[in-house]
Amino acid sequence: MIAAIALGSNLPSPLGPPPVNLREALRRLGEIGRVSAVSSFHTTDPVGFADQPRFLNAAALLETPLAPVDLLQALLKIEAAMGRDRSAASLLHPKGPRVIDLDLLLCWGEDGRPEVHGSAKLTLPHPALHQRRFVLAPLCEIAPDLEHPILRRSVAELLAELAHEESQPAR
Ligand code: PH2
Ligand code: MG
Ligand code: MG
Repeated sequence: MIAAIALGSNLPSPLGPPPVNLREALRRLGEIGRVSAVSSFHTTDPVGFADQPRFLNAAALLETPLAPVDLLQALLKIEAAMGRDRSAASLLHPKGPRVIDLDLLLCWGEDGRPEVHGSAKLTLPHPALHQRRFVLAPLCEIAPDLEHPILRRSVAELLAELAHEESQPAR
């Protein structure tokens, strides 16, 4: 299976600042599959909860034998191993600062068929994928032609549509 994964960090870990955290997460992804593409690192303004440091965001493609739910478990394990705080206090700010965030965006089989999934634990494609510039811009660098299986738009088209919406006057 191939997976598109979004990476984000806006807090230092014991290892170092956000760029170090993204590189460490990519190294760990390499232990559960083959990282076949990595975007550049984008500095982005926080979305959703403004009072926190700017993020460093990236996207990667991972070829892995794991099925989507097992891959999600593996991503959560990497987040925890890198010091991601999921305590009750941090859950008060679900969109708050984090050492590392690894989000599963899209998955497809070797035959190119997309994995569509809806459960309490995992929704594929990621339900907010098409609304987030900090996800689409890095992903567009490495997979512009990848098609969203529900919206039937490529990543490049979704990014262009987002730009269009943002340029409309507020109503
Ligand atoms: N992640 C969030 C909330 N807000 N903003 C930016 N710029 N980048 C993120 O990765 C991000 C965010 C929750 O996961
Ligand atoms: Mg996230
Ligand atoms: Mg997450």
